[in-house]
Amino acid sequence: MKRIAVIPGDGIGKEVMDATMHVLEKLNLPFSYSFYEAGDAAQEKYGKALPDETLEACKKSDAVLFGAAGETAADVIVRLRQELNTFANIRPAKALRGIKCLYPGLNIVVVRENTECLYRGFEFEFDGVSEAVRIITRQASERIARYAFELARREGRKKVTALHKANVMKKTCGLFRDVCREIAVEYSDIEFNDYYIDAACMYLVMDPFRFDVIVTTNMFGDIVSDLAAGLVGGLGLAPSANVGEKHAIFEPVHGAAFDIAGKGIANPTAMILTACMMLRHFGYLDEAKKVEEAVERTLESGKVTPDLGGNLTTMEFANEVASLLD
Ligand code: GGG
Repeated sequence: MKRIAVIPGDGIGKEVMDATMHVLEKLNLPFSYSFYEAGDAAQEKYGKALPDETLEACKKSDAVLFGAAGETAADVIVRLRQELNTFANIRPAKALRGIKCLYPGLNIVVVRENTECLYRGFEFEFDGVSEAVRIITRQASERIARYAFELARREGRKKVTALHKANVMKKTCGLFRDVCREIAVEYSDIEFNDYYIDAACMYLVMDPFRFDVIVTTNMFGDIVSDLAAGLVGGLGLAPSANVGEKHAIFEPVHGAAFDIAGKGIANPTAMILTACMMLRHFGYLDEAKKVEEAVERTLESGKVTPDLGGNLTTMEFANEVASLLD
């Protein structure tokens, strides 16, 4: 039995999680789900965005399924990734069937270092001056670079591109770039190159097919994965997984989307595909494929949520997907 700690979180988190649970329940897998609080509401209620009970449950679980974080993202999801040492954030950007997007056929994946950089939380403020400390270590850079190359091999991908800004941040980005270049030598079967992050953003918009696997530091990875999601139809369709040696957290790339929260119109595709990443993590490859196929067939049918031009509610979309699993 796999123990899944479920955290719906803030904003649309609860709606997309309910929809996803409905799909998962159809699979009858040996999973036990326990629900926990975290996020802005938990901060209000308990004075702690990540209550101790939730953190302990996540540590004891086989996986965490996470909905969305709002204003407390740094104290909830960023902290959880650090506490559980899920050092790699895998964010695929794949054009799905039935989706009108800028780049049909695109299939790239962003591998984001998850434990350090400016998101480490070392921020200080004194007398009108605010500062943030950027931590980049050889150890974490080696670990994420190796992860990216191994992922490329595992998925039959051809190329890894490291993104950095080593001409300006000579010490931190310089170390990251140098380590990626060193690790690349161990993987002569995979093509490697590196770009400055600013140039890479232009290439991503103008010619994204030059990318396959992107590996980068924490904050650049956060930004560039939203950009990549935009190339294939938007955040409503973008899943992600945070993985480490012992733990895994599965969360869509999108945030709480407070502007549409509570209206029942959020697109649950990203959350459902995130659950598919969890299924693959546990070795349920056929089940993952089946759900992904059901999602794409539903998208092709045009029975979709308003963000994609349809008029289905979040749960109606999930019902359509679930009905294809019978
Ligand atoms: N980019 C969409 C979004 O708002 N995601 C939630 C968020 O900011 N998470 C923090 C993170 O991914 O580091």
